[in-house]
Amino acid sequence: MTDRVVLHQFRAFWGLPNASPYCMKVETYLRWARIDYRIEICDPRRSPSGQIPFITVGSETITDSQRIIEYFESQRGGSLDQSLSKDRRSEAWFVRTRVEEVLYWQITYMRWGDPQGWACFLPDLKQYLSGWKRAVLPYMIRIQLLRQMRRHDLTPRDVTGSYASGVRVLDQLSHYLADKPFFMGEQIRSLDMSLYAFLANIIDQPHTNRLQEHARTLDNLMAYCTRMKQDIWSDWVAPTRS
Ligand SMILES: N[C@@H](CCC(=O)N[C@@H](CS)C(=O)NCC(=O)O)C(=O)O
Repeated sequence: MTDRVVLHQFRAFWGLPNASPYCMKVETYLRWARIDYRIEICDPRRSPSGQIPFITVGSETITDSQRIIEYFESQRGGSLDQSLSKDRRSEAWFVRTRVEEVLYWQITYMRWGDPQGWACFLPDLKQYLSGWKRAVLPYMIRIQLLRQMRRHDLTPRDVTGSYASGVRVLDQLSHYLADKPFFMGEQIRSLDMSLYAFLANIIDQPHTNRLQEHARTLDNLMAYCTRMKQDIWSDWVAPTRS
């Protein structure tokens, strides 16, 4: 009997499968590949790398979203990207790593840095915390994140300026996607697992902001997200709170 895959990640939040785009990327892949898995709610501090997602399969532990996808792809014979040339794979690597870097901090800013986003996020986050954690943890994390965000030119004092890099990335992504069904062409590729998860975390969340508004003007990106959601997530039901 083969061991069941366990995906260690945050709980579903705000009607999104995951508020961590990296976790949602892995889960999008597992669903697309029809790999049987169960979720274990996890705090990053319990991860061997200090970050989530990670997966366990029997005695094996694999950290990092991209390494996890590569692990399953090697077992499946690399079905997602194997027909891509080396040049196209390099292109996908550059697009993915750059977009993940910029949009990760944009999504972090949307929740922890943008004053209106923080006002929307804080009460919902607190619902999942109790005791001292509820009283201090969000504020402690915010202080750390504000320090890190400053290094990326993201500050609560300049909301418009802070979203500028995200707006640029969305424009470039819209241009790159053009009228193709998926980012690399006619077929879904590993790049789509990542880009969809990051875009969904901007578009499908309750706080309206400049970045989300801009995303909603980019018709091809919106149609792409709808397609990915329908193809991979249409049978997903948000878990009820325990
Ligand atoms: N390169 C990692 C990045 C994962 C990551 O940044 N995870 C965040 C949650 S979205 C995390 O665990 N942050 C906690 C921390 O860095 O302390 C991956 O692709 O899995």
